[in-house]
Amino acid sequence: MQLSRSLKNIILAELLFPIVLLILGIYHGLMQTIYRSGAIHQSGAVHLDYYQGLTLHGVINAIVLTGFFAVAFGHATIAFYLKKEPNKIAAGLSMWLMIIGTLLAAWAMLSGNASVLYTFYPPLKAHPFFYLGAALLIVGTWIPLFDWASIYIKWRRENREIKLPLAVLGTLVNFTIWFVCTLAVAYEVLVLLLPWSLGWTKTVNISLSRTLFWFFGHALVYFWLLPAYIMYYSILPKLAGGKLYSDLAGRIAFFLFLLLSVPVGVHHQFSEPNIERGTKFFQSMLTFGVAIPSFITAFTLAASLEYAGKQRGSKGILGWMNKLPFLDTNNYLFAYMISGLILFIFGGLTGIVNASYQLNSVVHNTAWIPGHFHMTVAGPVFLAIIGMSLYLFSTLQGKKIFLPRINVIIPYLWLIGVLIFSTGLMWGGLIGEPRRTNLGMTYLNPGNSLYHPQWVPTTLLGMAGGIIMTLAGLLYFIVFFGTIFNKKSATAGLEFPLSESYHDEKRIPLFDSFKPWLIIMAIIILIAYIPALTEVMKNSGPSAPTFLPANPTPGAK
Ligand code: HAS
Repeated sequence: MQLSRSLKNIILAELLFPIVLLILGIYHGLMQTIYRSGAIHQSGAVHLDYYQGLTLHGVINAIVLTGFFAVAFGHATIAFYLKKEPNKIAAGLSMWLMIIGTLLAAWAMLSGNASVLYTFYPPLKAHPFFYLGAALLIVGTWIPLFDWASIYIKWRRENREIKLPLAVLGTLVNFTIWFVCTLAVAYEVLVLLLPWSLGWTKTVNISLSRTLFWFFGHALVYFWLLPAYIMYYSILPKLAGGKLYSDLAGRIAFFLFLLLSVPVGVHHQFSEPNIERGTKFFQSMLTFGVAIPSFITAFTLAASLEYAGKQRGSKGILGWMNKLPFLDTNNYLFAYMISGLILFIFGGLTGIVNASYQLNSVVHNTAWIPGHFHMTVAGPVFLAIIGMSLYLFSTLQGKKIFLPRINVIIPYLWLIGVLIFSTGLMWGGLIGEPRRTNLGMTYLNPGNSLYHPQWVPTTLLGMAGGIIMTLAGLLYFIVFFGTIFNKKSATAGLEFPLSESYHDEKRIPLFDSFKPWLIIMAIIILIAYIPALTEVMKNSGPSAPTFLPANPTPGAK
């Protein structure tokens, strides 16, 4: 399919901009493992402080890269499956708001005025540009949803006989979740944090800010995940040489995400005393519920891959695993997707540990948590993003992949790196190693009275994994930029491999309409969040003055 020049340029710019920033994001990831291993005992390196680096790492990798990619991939998905290009003015406005927002926040972080980490919990205070930048970035991501929704409504009127393509359903569900959850963080940023940062208000309500943040924060992780799920359902079975075992399972999974992604945020606040036990227990149960669409996905994809292996002539119960195209250089997206899926088996299981109300008290705020989330956001999400960005660049520009043999091993190298890195972090977490701490200053400094030798092997393992991940990252940059600068050698256009369904499943009206799901979504959110917000308002205590990492005395300047 040929795209108009302007839409193609918007998509390519939205892919390129965050990948250039990713160089900084990956560098700070490596630096984290070095600080934590005790290899250096200082508060910063190369004029950047530890917390400044951690903020850049989290914001670039987890917010900027994922947000830009979701919008670019969404434009490509809508244009390809519904055969109608998004509105160029709306798409351009959305892109510029996101770019300006990111640049404002980047200035605040790089100048040392926003070392507040990606969660920006008050009373850590950032420069107003950080909050303004975040708000612009979010508003920029809202615009496409309204445009895509109007394209969908028109398409539906003209195509009553056809099922909505699964990839489009996933995109609309994802951006609806995103719109709903970002309303809370927009309120937090614009009403609570920005006036406080500008000096218009003296204190801030910590519990309310955190609760609004986590209303957004857990749905955020599914906003990261769903583009990968769209690829797994609509592209992976074809790449494997088979068919999607059940298209209906995909529809059920996406609608369950719509219902359950938002009303689970309190599972990040199990140790906060102002929310009561009943509310926490209820959201813990809902969190087990939000794992169900991922279990459905695991079984559906395993069946699809098994079918593909059998089509390729496998024998025995597990023989299909040996027949998959793991190292096929022409089919490199398969390598990116399967590596992400393998990591997600462990990422998902550790998530279920976190969700268990009692077990959470063992792992909360320890290194276990980054161990968990690097096998999710740095697993299926990151690999799907970088694999698809490369694919879109090469197909939209008609360029051959640079160093194809290296390209196909990058995801496996990353997989090995993350497994080693996360094992180190989770092992450390279980023996008390804290997260978000420059361990080299104290606990991993033999000259310090707080020295903890039991964390030496765990942090060294973390650093070894970090070095392998960085190597994979460097190789990716070589392949990515090499491909961009390669000579044009094929016809340029937008093409996605299309997975057929294994069964011709009956069309069920419930899965054709968004309305009932949106209503149930609203009801569950109200049931889960009215008590949480009421308790927070009742038990908030006094509002807090500013806290600065370099001087932990409250209110110090
Ligand atoms: Fe999580 C904390 C619970 C999923 C990301 N999570 C975090 C944080 C991040 C994050 C960033 O309940 C830290 C936030 C912070 O800074 O404080 N998480 C869960 C649960 C799930 C889950 C229950 N998380 C994710 C995903 C993320 C992500 C996805 C990013 C994309 N998480 C928690 C909790 C906390 C938390 C607590 C707070 C902890 C605390 O105390 O602070 C579930 O959605 C997971 C369900 C997943 C599965 C796995 C399905 C497996 C599949 C692969 C199949 C493989 C095949 C291949 C078919 C059930 C689909 C086979 C082929 C071969 C060849 C082998």
